[in-house]
Amino acid sequence: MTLESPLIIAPAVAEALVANTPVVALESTVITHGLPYPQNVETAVAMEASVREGGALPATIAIIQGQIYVGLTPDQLEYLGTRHRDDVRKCSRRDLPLVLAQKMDGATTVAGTMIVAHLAGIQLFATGGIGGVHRGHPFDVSADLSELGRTPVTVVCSGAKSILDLPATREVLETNGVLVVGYGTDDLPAFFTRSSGLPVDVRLDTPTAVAQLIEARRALNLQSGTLVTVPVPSKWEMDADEMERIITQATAEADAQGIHGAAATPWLLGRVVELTNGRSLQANTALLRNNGLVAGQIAAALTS
Ligand code: PSU
Ligand code: MN
Repeated sequence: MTLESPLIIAPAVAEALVANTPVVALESTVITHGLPYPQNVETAVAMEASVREGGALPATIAIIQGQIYVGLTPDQLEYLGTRHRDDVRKCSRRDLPLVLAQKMDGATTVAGTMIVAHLAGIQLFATGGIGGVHRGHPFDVSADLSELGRTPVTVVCSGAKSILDLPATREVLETNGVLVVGYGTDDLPAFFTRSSGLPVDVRLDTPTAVAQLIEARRALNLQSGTLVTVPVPSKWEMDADEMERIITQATAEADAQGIHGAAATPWLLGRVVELTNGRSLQANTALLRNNGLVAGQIAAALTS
């Protein structure tokens, strides 16, 4: 028994990869488990547009009926965005073979998207936030952190939400050999806010400087990734004290209800939207678009 090739690369993406023109991968868990409909689909479309504005071709990655797609059609985006989240498996490294074998629908996390991007030959990937070490649960460590240590893809994001233990998350990244870059900042962003109060490993201010770092990592043949953190645009930054209150409340509720494992992050993200009366969605959308733009610019610098 043999499986068909698991990757279906959209024609435009395949052409760009052969021609060595810039491509940026995008994940799909943010669409199925991170944002509510219809903002999820609207934001996915807007993020693709900002990757183009930055000078690269977007390739959103997801699994539909056991086939991995690299580059989705508008119909496929709408399909995923309207499915109930319980019917779409959230896919990190461990889940990918299962979803293929059982021909399920799957949304790729940061970890899952890095694996597929690397298989397809895509070096850059943009998203909102990565997973990390959960507050009060030091053994609930997102698979994103180990994937960054073992797959050579550069992830452009706005750091991690402070639903996580950010100092512990930084330590695990260091252990895994992942350099944390601040793009135009000395401080590690905390998703809704521009600073977590923690430092980054290095500040870089231009797409060219990041591209040079990626080239150097490649020259060393290190099979690990790099994290480039971009603060939410100032206009959309949320109040740090308010977010801290809301996140403390949401994590306490999750603990009280026994919500853990793969369900923890999606539940907390949804609760934060409720507790901010939807205001956090605007910040979320703004930073996703901005990260798409920056990743597009870095991808363009990389191939030039
Ligand atoms: N953080 C966000 N938004 C998200 C996620 C994280 O602010 O949508 C998603 C990403 O796909 C990330 C995943 O890879 O959640 C991490 O889940 P876990 O903590 O279960 O590894
Ligand atoms: Mn987890």
